[in-house]
Amino acid sequence: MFRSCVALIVLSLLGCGQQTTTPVTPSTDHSSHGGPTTPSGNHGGHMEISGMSGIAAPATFVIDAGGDNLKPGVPTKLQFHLERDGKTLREFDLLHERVMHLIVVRDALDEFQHLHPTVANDGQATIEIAFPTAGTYWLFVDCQAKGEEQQTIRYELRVTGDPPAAPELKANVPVVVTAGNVKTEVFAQQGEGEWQVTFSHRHPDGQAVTDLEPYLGAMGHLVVIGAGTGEYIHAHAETESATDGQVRFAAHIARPGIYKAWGQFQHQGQVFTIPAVLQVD
Ligand SMILES: [Cu+2]
Repeated sequence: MFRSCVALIVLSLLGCGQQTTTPVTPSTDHSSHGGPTTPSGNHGGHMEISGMSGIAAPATFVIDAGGDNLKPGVPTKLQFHLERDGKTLREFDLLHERVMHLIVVRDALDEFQHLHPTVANDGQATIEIAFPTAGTYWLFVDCQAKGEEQQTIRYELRVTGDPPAAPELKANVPVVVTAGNVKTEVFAQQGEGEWQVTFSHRHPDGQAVTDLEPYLGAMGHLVVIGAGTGEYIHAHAETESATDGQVRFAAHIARPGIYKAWGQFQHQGQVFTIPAVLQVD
């Protein structure tokens, strides 16, 4: 029922908090409006990678087109590539059934998208995307360049206009969220060094959802992002089948703060997303 191996990435703005930590990669591209990510709430974007064996130097996100003058609600074709030492990364191993995963959130953590850019042979990645509102958006690219460890690269984009006020983020677990035909209760428990987050899926009549389908190679994906810090954690379900409607995750959250979590699952061919807010003490 349980799998001890939990793939997990922690993107920490402070460097090596733990062995799976990947430092943020500031982009060197200053030609676009949004520009490279500016870590906030940390010690000035200090990066430290010494002692992290097996992890190549972080790649850089370079935007090639579509990043300027973004307007809320208008679909835009973004083109970008990843590079290191001036060389474009062209070859990738599949990571959870895709070449590249792109998580897009507003910095207020009120908007969330999980997309899969197409990547051409020359390494050029393309995605059509609409940013729902004005404001600052964080783009997290999850990928695995051929022969390397999995890495996460963050980039920041600005969408023109007056940003809507950030909704207050308060811990709300346990919480019940309805998405389509599924009613999900989210529980979370802080354990020794990690959080246990459980999603219990039910039909409106109270019966457990017994026919959840794997989504991108797991019974569920959990993305957790730190409010104000952009700390990024991506965990995969520990549960291999969910005949009782319950899907469990273990998420290593290193530092105190408010975090928003989004669980993603598939039922009857439809992917649905369940948000929750955690307070880490
Ligand atoms: Cu993905």
